[in-house]
Amino acid sequence: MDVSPDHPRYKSLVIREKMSELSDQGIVARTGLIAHGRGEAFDYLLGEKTTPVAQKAEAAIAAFLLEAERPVITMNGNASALCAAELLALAAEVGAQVEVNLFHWSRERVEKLVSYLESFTDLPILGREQDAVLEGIASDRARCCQTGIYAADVVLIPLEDGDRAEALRAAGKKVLAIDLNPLSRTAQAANATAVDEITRAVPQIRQAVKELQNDQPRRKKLLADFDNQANLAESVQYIIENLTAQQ
Ligand code: PTJ
Repeated sequence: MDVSPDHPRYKSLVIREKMSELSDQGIVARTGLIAHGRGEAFDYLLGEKTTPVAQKAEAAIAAFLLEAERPVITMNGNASALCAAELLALAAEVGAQVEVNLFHWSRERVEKLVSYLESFTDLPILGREQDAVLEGIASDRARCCQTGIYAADVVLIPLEDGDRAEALRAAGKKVLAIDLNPLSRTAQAANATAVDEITRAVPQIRQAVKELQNDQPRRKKLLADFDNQANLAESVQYIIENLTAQQ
């Protein structure tokens, strides 16, 4: 479909087309298109911009990643379609491993995702050989790599379903999420949640990494002061005020 750049929702339409094409290729799960629509709806409520509240969480996410000993960034279909290059650049900058971990699992789809990501980077992409199982997850998402998610101390899980966030917390890991829905189980279970659209959030996290990478005292202070529940409540309040201002 040809989309005119003059269309008021040009960017959104272009992204939808891309998601739809990648769904035809099996990179994005069909239900990933529904998840994307839910994200768009929440982004509307937030005014489609990064809020100061989200920026605070993004700085905390950068600090968590820089303080980690074995950070891992997990990739699913939606995160790969929307933001592969930026997430891979972030992984290189913080020394994180990258692991494909899918809700709608099939060997064929894992292979597609790993190959897709390899086309962007020389970084090793984990996920082809899943040799460990995370306790407490009923879905195929429990499968993971011993040297990746299983051994990680900090895991960034962009655009997730809630089960794994809770299971990762139960396994003693620090969980970082990017999720436009401040009420989702993932958002609520994480140690730090950026309530922001992923293509805006990841560049913000990368910028915070630059600012914090040589400043451990500031990182420690940021983490000591950060309260995810309070930050999520502020995001909900932001939505209420944004809607009230429209009336
Ligand atoms: O590729 P797979 O098989 O691993 O499946 C991936 C999906 C996303 C389909 C799967 O994890 C899933 O069903 O997720 P949920 O439970 O729909 O949760 C996705 C969350 O991401 C929702 O809370 C959405 O609001 C949020 N979201 C969607 N698009 C964006 C987003 N958050 C940030 N940026 C977005 N662009």
